[in-house]
Amino acid sequence: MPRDEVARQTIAAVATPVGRGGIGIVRLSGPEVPAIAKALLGRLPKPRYATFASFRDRRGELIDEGIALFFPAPHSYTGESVLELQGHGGPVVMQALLSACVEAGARPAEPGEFTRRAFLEGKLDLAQAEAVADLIDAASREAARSALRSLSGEFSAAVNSLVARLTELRALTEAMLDFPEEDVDSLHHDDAAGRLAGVRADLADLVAKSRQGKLLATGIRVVIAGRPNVGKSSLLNRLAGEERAIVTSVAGTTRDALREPVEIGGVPIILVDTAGLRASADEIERLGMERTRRELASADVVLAVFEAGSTVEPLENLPAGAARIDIFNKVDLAPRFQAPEGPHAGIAVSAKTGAGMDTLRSAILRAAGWSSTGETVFLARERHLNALGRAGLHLEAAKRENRRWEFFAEELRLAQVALGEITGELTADDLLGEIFARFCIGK
Ligand SMILES: Nc1nc2c(ncn2[C@@H]2O[C@H](COP(=O)(O)OP(=O)(O)OP(=O)(O)O)[C@@H](O)[C@H]2O)c(=O)[nH]1
Ligand SMILES: [Mg+2]
Repeated sequence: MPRDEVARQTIAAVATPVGRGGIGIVRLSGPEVPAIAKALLGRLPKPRYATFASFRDRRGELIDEGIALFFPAPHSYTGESVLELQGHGGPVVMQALLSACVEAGARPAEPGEFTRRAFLEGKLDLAQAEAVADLIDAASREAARSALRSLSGEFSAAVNSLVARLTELRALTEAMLDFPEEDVDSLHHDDAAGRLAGVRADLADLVAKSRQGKLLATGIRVVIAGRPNVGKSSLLNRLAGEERAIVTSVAGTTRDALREPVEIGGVPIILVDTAGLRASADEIERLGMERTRRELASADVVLAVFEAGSTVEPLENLPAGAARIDIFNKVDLAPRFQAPEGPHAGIAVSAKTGAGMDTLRSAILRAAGWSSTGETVFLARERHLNALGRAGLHLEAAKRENRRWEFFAEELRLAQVALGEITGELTADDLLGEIFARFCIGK
């Protein structure tokens, strides 16, 4: 749909989660809002005041009573006229209220459509709009904090500052192209090299902060693997702080992969307990081990669990890509045991007593590449990292073109284009559609 056509219709949605709750909110946005308000409430509420009102359908039948809030354009979330109707949060009431809005001229909103309009009206840039969804979806306190940072525009400001400096450097270069004398050239050469180096350093810094944020957004997948009976499930229970997985002294207890979300230092972790790996097994166990291998293939961190003090049998088929930590469990049974030194940071623990768990927790964060030192972290998406990466490649190419100034300027322009995608200055409509489709309805 063309942009102006999308913006012309008035949309409505239940903005609160499906189900029962103390309060449920129906939200409307668009030019027909004042007319619809009059139809439903009998009058237009005073702007930005909480107004007690009766909500009635077209036949004048009472649907609910509650608070109406009217935000005239352009001073609203979307930049259009917005009406919020706060009623009793039951699914029947909310549906009836939504139907009455539709009867009065609104159409049901698509996922993310309110935020999409806010973007189109210039209330938010694209990175901020994405941060709205990321804040709602945040799986940990740290993730929410970083999303809020992007929502308030800190991430966009960092990107925009890079864009501004590239604009400046391009302008200088293009001005210089008109004076192709030797001495101007060498002066510009030093200046340009210095400025480019500065921009590249700041870009690298932004990439580092965004990579950290990516971990917060997706959570770190930690897969616990090892021979049967070494205490994998006990370890999961200990890290989760709850008896989630079944633990018995029988080897081959765990048959299916079990996922458990936990938080370590504010970072969301998805712990995966798996079936023990061994040669001979019944069919169920074999299928379980098949799943173990699949889980291992997509792990960020593998915890390879062994029994402290017993002979360490090597684990084959561990993925090369993931970080690995060797864990020697049951040290309570072998108190004099020392974890062997090796490439995978051997850690001695006891799932039974809890010994060594703090060391293990920080080792997991370190292995996943988390190094928050209380610094700014941006909750970046893959899309952002990709654009930052492409900008970096163009700046690298620019560095090589330090005599052919037309090419130099062109690489700077391409880097700018890549950065512009992040804030949505230069973003194709189909990409916008894809981004907002992943929002929930009513946002
Ligand atoms: N003493 C002691 N026993 C432990 C410890 N951790 C686990 N165990 C015991 O070891 C046995 C096996 O534990 P599980 O957690 O089921 O082991 P698993 O690796 O999940 O085993 P499978 O699911 O069969 O592959 C149970 O009897 C646990 O109570 C520990 O740190 N110390
Ligand atoms: Mg188990």
